[in-house]
Amino acid sequence: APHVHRPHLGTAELASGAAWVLAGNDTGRMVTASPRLYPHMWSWDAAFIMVGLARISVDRAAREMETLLGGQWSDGMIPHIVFSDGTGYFPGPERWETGRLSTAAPGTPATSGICQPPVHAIALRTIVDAGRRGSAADNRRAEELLATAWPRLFAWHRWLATHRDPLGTGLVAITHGWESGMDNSPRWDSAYSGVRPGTDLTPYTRKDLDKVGDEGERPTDAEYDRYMWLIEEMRRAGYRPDEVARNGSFLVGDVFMTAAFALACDVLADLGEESDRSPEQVATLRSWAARSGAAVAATRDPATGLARDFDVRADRWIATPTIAGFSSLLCGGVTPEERASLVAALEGPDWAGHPHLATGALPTVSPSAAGFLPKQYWRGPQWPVISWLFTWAMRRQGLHDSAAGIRAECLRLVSDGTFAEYYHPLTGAPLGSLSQSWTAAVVLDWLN
Ligand code: 2M8
Repeated sequence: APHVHRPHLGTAELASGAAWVLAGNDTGRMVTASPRLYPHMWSWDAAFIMVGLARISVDRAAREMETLLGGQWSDGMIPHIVFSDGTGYFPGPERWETGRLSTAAPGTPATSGICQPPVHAIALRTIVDAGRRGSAADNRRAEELLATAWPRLFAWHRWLATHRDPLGTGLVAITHGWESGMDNSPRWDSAYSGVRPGTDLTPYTRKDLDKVGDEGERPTDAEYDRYMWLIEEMRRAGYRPDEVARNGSFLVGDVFMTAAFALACDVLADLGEESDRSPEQVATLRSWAARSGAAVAATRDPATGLARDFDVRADRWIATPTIAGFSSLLCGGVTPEERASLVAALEGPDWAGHPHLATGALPTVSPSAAGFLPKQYWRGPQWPVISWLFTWAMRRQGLHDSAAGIRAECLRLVSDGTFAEYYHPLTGAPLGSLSQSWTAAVVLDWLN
């Protein structure tokens, strides 16, 4: 592997650097996803940011959840962006126009009209735990948040179970690649080939390209045309979820989203039991968790053992070897033997144990795969936040040694102190935006 010089910060410097990044990106109302590239609140970024904030201030973490829930739609959907007054991001509120076109969207704050993986119950869990470890005031603040946020997160999960289960199996479907959080992952290439932008697509100018070191770290213009076309279709459908799922050009059962949902349903059910919520709602969450966990297990590729997405529009499996193939490690639902072979594959030479990797942080695409592009966004680079989610879920299932190994490798990766959005797996070079909030947040959690 080519060697680049990387500075190396000690633990105390790294922790204070991470806290400094979160403070720097804090507008008071929200911690933006990054300083320049993403000057707004993203749904799943916000959840990971809360995990980091909970290590600094229970009250600040609780307020972050309140800001996010302030953007929740009346039907329960948590939108993928809650906009700040910041500018410089496209597509902004004027392209989405959800307040004008949808009857469920709030007028203020302005929001986007799609969603992202439902990892928010994990954030609520960490805030509640931090409150219980903290002062009497922290404890009170966290319990107060639990009381207001729990029913809202229940409504969010119900929205997914109701509007995003087109096959009726518990496999959660997405209507736009952005909903997966892994925008241009090769997972979506075949499904996007069926998205044909109309000639009446309103012209637009991208604003992301001058904010990263090299345009090759971002998706292509052809990909952006498809992203914008799907939004155009949604606008015309008034963002009505069933209409979008019925008629939109893109509908894919996403195993990673499904696993996140299954995990979050169990976590929310635990929180509900601890706080005497309705036993019916708790039981409903448990049944969604079991159903979606089983749905992920049922996608298992007999050849590789990895989970596969399902393209509902084309009626075919997507077997591209990406990190989503390990989704059952997030939510369980597989036999102990299947789980052990997934862990072995994850740590083996086609994945984190690949001999050319600079560190064993989890790559987004197998470095042995033909489509592996080491500096292109979701086509290969290592995203610390993805590794964090796996370590959190694996610890929950008792996979402590594997989780500790991934954590140690990630801390080696991020010790350069840039808190990059993603990293080059072969060199460890920082890529995308620097001072990315969710990277700082998960580092803070790992160091505590
Ligand atoms: C990236 O996605 C946005 C669109 O939502 C973009 O590229 O403009 C993804 O990495 C996504 O997972 C993330 O939530 C977002 C903000 O960090 O950026």
